Amino acid sequence: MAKEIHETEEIRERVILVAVEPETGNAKSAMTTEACLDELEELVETAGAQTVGKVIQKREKVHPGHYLGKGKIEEVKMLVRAMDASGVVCDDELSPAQLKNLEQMLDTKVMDRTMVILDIFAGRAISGEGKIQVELAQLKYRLSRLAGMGASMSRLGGGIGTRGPGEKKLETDRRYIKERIAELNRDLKEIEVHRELLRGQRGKKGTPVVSLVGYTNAGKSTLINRLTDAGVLAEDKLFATLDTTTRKVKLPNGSEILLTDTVGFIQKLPHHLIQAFRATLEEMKYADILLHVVDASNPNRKEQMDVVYDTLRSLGCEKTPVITVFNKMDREVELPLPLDGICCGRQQISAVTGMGIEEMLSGIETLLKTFRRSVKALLPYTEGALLGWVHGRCEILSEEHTAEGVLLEAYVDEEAANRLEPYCVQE
Ligand SMILES: Nc1nc2c(ncn2[C@@H]2O[C@H](COP(=O)(O)OP(=O)(O)OP(=O)(O)O)[C@@H](O)[C@H]2O)c(=O)[nH]1
Ligand SMILES: [Mg+2]
Repeated sequence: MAKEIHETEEIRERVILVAVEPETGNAKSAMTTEACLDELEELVETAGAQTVGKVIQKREKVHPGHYLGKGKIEEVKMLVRAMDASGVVCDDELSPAQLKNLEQMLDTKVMDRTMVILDIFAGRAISGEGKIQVELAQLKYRLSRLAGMGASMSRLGGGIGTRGPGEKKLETDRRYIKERIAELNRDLKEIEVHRELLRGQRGKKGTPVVSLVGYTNAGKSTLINRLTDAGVLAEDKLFATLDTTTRKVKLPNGSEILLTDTVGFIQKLPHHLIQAFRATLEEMKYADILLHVVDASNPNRKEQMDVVYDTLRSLGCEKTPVITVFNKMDREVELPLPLDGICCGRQQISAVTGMGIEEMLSGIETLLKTFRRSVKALLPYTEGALLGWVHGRCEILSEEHTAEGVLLEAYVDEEAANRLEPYCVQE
C-alpha cells in the first residue's frame, strides 16, 4: 500500500539554475543575468520543478567544452549534493558536447533553457496543429543532441525534458525520430493548406485583421477575453497560450475587425520552436495591424519590448503598423513609459478593469482609416455585381440613384479602389 502511494505521488524535481555572465556584458540578452535567471526560475516553475539554487559565473565567454569553468563545476556539484537536487538547468542552449561533458562532470541530469521551454509547450499544446508543432520541435532538438542526451534520459525516465505533447513519452531512437519527423511534416503541410483556404475566405470579405503580439504574460489573452467571449485561458504563467484564436470585435463606429490571439514571445526563444511554429507565427504577417501588448508594470518592460521587435523582424513583420498597448496600468507603473520609435500609436489600458479599452479601439479605427481613402464613383446599372461586392467590403458614405447609375461615395482599400477606378468621378 505504502509503495502504491509513493508511486502515484508526483515528485517535484529540485533543480539548480546556472548562467554564464560574459565579462563584456550579456550580449545575447538586454536583460541582466539575474533577471534572466529569475525568468528561468519562472519557466522551471511552470514546467513543474522547483528551483533550489542559482549560480552565476562571470567568465570571458561560455566554455566551449563544458559551459562553465572547471572550478565552478566543482562548486555546482557540491551545491547539487547539499541541496539534494536532481538536476541542473543552464540558461543558454547547450551544444551536444557541452551537454554530454557537463553531465559527466556534474554526475547529474543537465538541461537547458530550450528543453524547459519545449517541455512547457508540450504540456500546453491543445490543438492538433499545436501538438504536431511542439513534437516536431522536440524531435528536431533531440535528433541534434542524441549523442549527449542518452545517459540522462535513460537514467531518469521522467521529469523535465522528457514530456511529449499529450500523454506520450518521447522516444530517443534515431530512426524512429527521423520517420516521425517526416510524418509530422506531412501532417503539418495538410493543415497549412487548410489554413491557406480559410485565410483566402477571410481575405475576400475584407475584414481587417488585427493581431495581438507581445511578451509572454503581457495580458494578450486577458484582452481578447475582455473584448469578446473567446474564453481563452489567461493565467499568471509563462506561455499560457499556444494556439491561435480569432474573434470578431466591433469598433465604436460599428465596423468589424478580426482579432487574433496567439503564442507569446520570450528572449532566447528556441530556434527549433520558431521554425516549428512558423505557420502559427506567420498569422501575424497577414495582419493589417499588430497590437503590441506590453506589461507596463514589469521592471524589464523595455527589454521585453526589444525582444518582441527582434522576433517580429525575424518573422518578416517589420512593415506591419504597430500600436503599442501598455497594459496593467491599474498596477503601480513607473513613468515615463518607454518610447519605441517604431509604433504609429500608443495606448494605456488595463485589460482587467477595462480602463482605456474604448480609446484603444478608437485608435485602431483611426489607424485603419488611414489605410483607406474615400472615392466617388458612378456605377452604371449594368454593374450590379460590382455594386454588391463594394457593399459587402467597403464602408459606404453616401449613395444616390441617378439617371446614369448609382453615384457612390465610399471608403475603399486598395483592391476596391482598383476595381472602381474606371467609374471614378472627379469631386
Ligand atoms: N493587474 C493586471 N493584471 C493583468 C492585466 N492583464 C492581464 N493581467 C494578468 O496577467 C497574467 C497574464 O495574462 P495573460 O492574458 O494570460 O497573458 P498572455 O499575454 O496571454 O500570456 P501568454 O499566453 O503566456 O503569452 C494573468 O494573471 C492576468 O490576470 C491587467 O490589465 N492588470
Ligand atoms: Mg495568452
